Amino acid sequence: DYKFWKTQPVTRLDESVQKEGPIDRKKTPDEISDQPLPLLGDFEWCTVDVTDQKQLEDVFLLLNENYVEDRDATFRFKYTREFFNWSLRSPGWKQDWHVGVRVGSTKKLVAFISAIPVNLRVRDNTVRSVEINFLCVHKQLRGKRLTPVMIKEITRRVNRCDIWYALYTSGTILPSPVSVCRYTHRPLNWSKLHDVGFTHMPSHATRNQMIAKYTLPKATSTEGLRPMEEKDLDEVRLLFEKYQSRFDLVQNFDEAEFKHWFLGNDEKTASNPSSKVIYSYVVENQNGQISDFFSFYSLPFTILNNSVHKELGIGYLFYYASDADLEYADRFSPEATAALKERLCGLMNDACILARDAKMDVFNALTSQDNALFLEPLKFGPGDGFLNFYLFNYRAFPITGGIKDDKSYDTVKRSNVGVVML
Ligand code: JJ1
Repeated sequence: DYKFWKTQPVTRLDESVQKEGPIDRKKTPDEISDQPLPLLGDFEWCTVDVTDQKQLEDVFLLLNENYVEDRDATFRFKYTREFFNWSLRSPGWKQDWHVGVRVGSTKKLVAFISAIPVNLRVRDNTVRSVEINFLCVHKQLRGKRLTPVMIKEITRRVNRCDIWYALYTSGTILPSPVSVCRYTHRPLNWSKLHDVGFTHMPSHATRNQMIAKYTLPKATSTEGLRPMEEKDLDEVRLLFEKYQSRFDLVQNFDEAEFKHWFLGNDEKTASNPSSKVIYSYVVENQNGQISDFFSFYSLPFTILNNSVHKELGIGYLFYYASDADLEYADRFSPEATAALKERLCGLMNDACILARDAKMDVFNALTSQDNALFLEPLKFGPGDGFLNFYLFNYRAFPITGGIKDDKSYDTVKRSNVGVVML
């Protein structure tokens, strides 16, 4: 019954929010202990240096054997070393916020949690926050109440830096989601998805019909589509900033952050395409202006218990922007929405083609952002997973995640969630 969460500054499950804003009284870092929380048994805290290949390997192994699985444990997230190099080392990152727990006697890494600094906008208020991610406790140590200690310890380390709010996501329900999105999936390699149990054969269809249904064109169709380059950054960031003002929950990116999140920070991946993590594209029109941009990242699944296939290639839609809605006085009018829908359908179909060409087997998108406009026309189907969004120490009115209250998906509606967590 959420014994731990009852002690934390979060919205209760039965609470109806009356006013948005901080939950705890305002504090200063010197009110926070400079000593780590006590750890029971043979456990000790460690700060993980992810620039050290050996320590990065420890994180990689822990998560690849013990992190999030789908509901019937057929698949597990397979975050790569390159993925951690990108997602744990964004501008302003701190080694102190890569918190591990090791066994004293063997030094084996058995738990991990991380924070990165972000500027978060909730409706009209922007707050300095962190995003908490990659909380993982070794399977053999579950149920020993290690997670509450890890959360308190990272909270302490973040508070010592004068940051008091956090954004985090989970597949499970905790007190209390500010928003819920559903995962949706667009098959790119239907045969393999079927062979590994990612998708089922509908009762009135044949294998060949399903393959035909999901076959995409050979090449992309948007005129002027090309990979994003360093010279595009200022223009794309401006376009993106305008686009993001459509949403109520947003991560703001400064120049350095924008470059990091969309061009990556690992030169090594240029020579090894199979380890590439972030893919960003722009549309340059005939006047040389950027009219659109989109991005997706690679996050494979490990396939558990399959003798033939060990890994499933998955592309996740990340951020995008378009100027299609900007020429309308009311960006949310039916005319503007229709124009945006048409543009996004073309762009996202091309994103699927590019993901297929990068050898991915399925393209995933949440029901967040303006995804409702293209999910059904482009043959994305509802998954069995949901993603709950949470704010720590900040009360906010519910933000629609694009699904109905009964969680059904048949009428995906516009979402006000404009943030994507990795
Ligand atoms: O990938 C997911 N589900 C897949 C596989 C389901 C296998 C059986 N459990 C799925 N496939 C159906 C695809 C089908 C294709 C044709 C059209 C109709 C659909 O539904 C799910 C998401 O749906 N993923 C997970 O469960 C992984 C965990 C999600 C929670 C994430 C928590 C985030 C961690 C904190 O930051």
